[in-house]
Amino acid sequence: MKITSAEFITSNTDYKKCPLPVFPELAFIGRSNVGKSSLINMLVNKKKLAKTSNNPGKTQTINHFKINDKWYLVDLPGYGFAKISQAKRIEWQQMIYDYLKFRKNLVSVFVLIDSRLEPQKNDLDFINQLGEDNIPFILVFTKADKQTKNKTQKNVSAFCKELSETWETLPLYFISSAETGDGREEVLNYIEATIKEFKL
Ligand SMILES: Nc1nc2c(ncn2[C@@H]2O[C@H](COP(=O)(O)OP(=O)(O)OP(=O)(O)O)[C@@H](O)[C@H]2O)c(=O)[nH]1
Ligand SMILES: [Mg+2]
Repeated sequence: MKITSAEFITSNTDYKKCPLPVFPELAFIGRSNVGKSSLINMLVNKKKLAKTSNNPGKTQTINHFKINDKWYLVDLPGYGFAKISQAKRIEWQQMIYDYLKFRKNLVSVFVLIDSRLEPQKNDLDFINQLGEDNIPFILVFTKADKQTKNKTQKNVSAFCKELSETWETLPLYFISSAETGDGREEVLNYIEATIKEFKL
């Protein structure tokens, strides 16, 4: 799919204030610093559309970007960010949970996993919760440029093995790099197919 336009629309702390749910929407979630905002920028080919940072905890709200005037990409805050108060953590968790559960036009969630790490409990817990709530998702393993293909494959296989303990069928997954653009075509093809199924 060709990206012809990508613009920032709004930042919200409540899903009820998000843009009217009349276009299909895909959201990016995952641990703080995993590369959600960077992946959005890579997909739309605009380096500074979503704000990125070396420090975890950069994205703190629900951010809507309108793409090709026809669908939304949504950048969410990360989970597992240590340097915030307990109260703030609970507030973010509730904001994200309500958004994921109640946003009517959300067609799929991208759960980003750092391809350099062995399976992490908070990623697995998050995915299992999505399953319990019947929220459709796929996985994207990020930062693949930072290591050899072998190492990436080893971590991906280990993650799938962990998932197969609780899941009968494994989710679809892609491997990506915001640096090299690896995975871009695959993710955009998936988005193209998924938004076609959206009905008001
Ligand atoms: N080498 C490399 N670095 C990446 C990649 N993706 C993200 N980064 C770097 O990782 C850091 C975090 O990226 P962000 O996109 O801000 O991560 P995020 O998941 O949006 O983080 P929060 O908003 O804090 O939750 C930045 O320094 C990025 O440049 C990648 O594919 N390859
Ligand atoms: Mg971010």
